[in-house]
Amino acid sequence: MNGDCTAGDCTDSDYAVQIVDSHTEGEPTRVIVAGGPDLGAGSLDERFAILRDQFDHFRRMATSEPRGTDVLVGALLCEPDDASCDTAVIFFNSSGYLGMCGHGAIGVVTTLAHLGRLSGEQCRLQTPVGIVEATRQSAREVTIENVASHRLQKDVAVEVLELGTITGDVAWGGNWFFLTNDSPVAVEPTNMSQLTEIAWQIRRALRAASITGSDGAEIDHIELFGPPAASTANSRSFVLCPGGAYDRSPCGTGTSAKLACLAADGKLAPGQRWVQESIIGSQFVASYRVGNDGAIVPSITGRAYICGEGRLIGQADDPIQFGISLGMRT
Ligand code: PYC
Repeated sequence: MNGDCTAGDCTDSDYAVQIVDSHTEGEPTRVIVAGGPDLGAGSLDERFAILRDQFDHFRRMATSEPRGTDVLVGALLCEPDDASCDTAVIFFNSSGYLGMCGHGAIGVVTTLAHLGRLSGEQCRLQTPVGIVEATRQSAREVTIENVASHRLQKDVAVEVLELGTITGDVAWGGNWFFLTNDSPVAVEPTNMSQLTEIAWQIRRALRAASITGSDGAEIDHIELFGPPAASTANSRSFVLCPGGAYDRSPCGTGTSAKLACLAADGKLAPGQRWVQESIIGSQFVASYRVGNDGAIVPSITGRAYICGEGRLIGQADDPIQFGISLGMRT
């Protein structure tokens, strides 16, 4: 093993990447603690562009099979360029990059605490789409105050081949979401493969109809809502993430987008509690405060658990050292 190399810049030598794995309400996060590529000393936006354009193989290595899965979200820790922040973080998965990731931010804070890198219970994370404030409520529970969220469009009707007209809202919660109550099948774990197929069809239909987020951004998360199983929850969601895996957690950015829609419809007051259940039955407790220009600032509380710690190893003669990405749906 050549200790001087990283997965990013040494493709002709063996390398090791230090990681901590956790899950937040069932959804996994892999924090890259050391051994990531050298992205230079520019702004976070510039370093994000360098990662995406020059070191995309690092993302694939850290999250795709055989070291990862389509479910896994990677979190690369970087120096913040905003001095008020404790760290910067770039989120990604086996199919690409995420603006923000709610379950991932909770996982990052829990990981920093596990590593003894937090001086108190508060932490500020700089992400490519804004600053996220986090508070550790206990050893497991973290509240994040997410980036400002808003609904872009209400009651958008999209024609979906085989399904007919599906109506939903387009909203930003740190990623772009299409949110609908029109699921043709019950939002229940027994319907997981049908829900996945339906959500893919909706995603493709949105793309075909050129229904996007702001500035033509692709809507790459689809949320189907139904009644919760637990009497303590307000709603259950199935969330299709980019790449095709469903979110095992209630999706922090998705819950933020949901709050933005509820707030815009006058169905949830500032400070009022909303409990979002995931398709596996885990929960996020959420509320919001009023932000600027009609946006809301969501708070999301969930629990994360450390579940692994170690090194990813890359061997230069491994023909699939940067992962398997064949067969990925788009
Ligand atoms: O929690 O925001 C989230 C998230 C996005 C994709 C997977 N989880």
